[in-house]
Amino acid sequence: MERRIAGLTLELIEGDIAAQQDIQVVVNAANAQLKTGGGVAGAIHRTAGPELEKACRPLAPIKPGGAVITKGFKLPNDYVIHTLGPVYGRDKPEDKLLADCYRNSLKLADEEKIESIAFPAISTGAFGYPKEEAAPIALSTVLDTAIKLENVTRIRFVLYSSPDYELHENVLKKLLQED
Ligand code: AR6
Repeated sequence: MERRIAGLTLELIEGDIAAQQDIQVVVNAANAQLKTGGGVAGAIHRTAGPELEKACRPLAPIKPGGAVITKGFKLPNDYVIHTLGPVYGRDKPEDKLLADCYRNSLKLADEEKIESIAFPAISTGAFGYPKEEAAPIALSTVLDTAIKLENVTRIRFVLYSSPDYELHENVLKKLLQED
């Protein structure tokens, strides 16, 4: 699914965040220490190689909602933005912290004059945020922030399964009042 909104293109695809060839920066659903892990962090660090963890060391720890940037090393992307999502039921208020992840990542990309960015569904794996609750927060935050961006012109959500893709498609259609 692809929509033109406020001068930018918003895309939803099913796929792997570590295999986005045509995107300048991918967002990592990181841990506070910015080390490799499972899920998105595992895929990104595995593909980027050990140089990524080295580059992360002086930037750690980060707080929930925070975002930092490194190079992409062996990834097909110039950069990685590492953001720490809230652990559902622990880091509060979780809706604001989750929105901060998307807002701060977009702001950082825009400051770095980056044109294209890809997000996974932050916090919805190991951190336990229910996908039905997280999707409207993620998509509405991106829609609200999009109008303030000067350099970012393409935002992609990379969803890992077809149910996740369909959920995000339905939520985006509702937000855009298409259904
Ligand atoms: N590409 C896109 N999405 C993916 C991929 C992938 N390769 N792999 C998993 N997902 P998670 P979190 C989906 O756990 O909840 C890590 O171990 C997955 O299905 O990666 O923010 C870190 O080290 C889910 O919907 O991130 C942290 O400790 C979503 O991406 C912790 O987990 C996020 O799942 C972060 O937990």
